[in-house]
Amino acid sequence: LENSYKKSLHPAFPYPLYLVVSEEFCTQLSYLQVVEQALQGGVSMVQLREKQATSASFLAKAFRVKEITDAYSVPLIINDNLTVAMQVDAAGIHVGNRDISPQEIAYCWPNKLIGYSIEYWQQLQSPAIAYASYLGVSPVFSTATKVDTVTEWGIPGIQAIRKATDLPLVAIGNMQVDNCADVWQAGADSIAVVSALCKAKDPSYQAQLLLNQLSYEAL
Ligand code: TZP
Ligand code: MG
Repeated sequence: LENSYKKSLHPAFPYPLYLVVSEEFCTQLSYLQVVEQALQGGVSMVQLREKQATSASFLAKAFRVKEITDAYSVPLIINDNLTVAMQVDAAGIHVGNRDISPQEIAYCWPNKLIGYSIEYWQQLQSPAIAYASYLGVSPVFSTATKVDTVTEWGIPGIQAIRKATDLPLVAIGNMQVDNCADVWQAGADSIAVVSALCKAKDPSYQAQLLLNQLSYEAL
């Protein structure tokens, strides 16, 4: 019964399972199959993150992914490319410390979701916070998927950030079936995964396994 305590979904961010997809990390299926099957399994939000792609290829991929997310009425977030995000009419954009700032995004593209990754405690004092729709807690645990990270927040980091802000918290970094329940109970509002779904043979089943770990009341 250790999972019987049900949290509420964050009213501003009712997206408990968040797929971050990159073609380069999809090893078993194509990235479009991963998106489709993960959505079948219940993923609640998708981010397209293409750090290697040219702008033209990023845009073409974004249009393809948007068709699928639209069919499931799931929001699509574009990683760090405002032009692509605007052109595909995404639900929002995700940026980090060294990218276009949330303030600039809000000015150019109002009323959209803005995700902002927190890698340092000091970022919680940044003016960017006032423009962020959610915070990425990055990374919760170290991961081979992103190696240019600072430190891992761990469970204590999630708890401390939870106390410091009411913004929705998206936990990312080696989130797996066997560790996401603890991160969820520590205060994350969403669990974001790359490998757990992109490298799965059956992303739909894997998404269901992840969701089964997250107990929450229906909104
Ligand atoms: N930001 C922080 S960790 C990370 C990103 C994009 C990668 C997470 O990938 P995985 O495979 O789920 O650990
Ligand atoms: Mg993962």
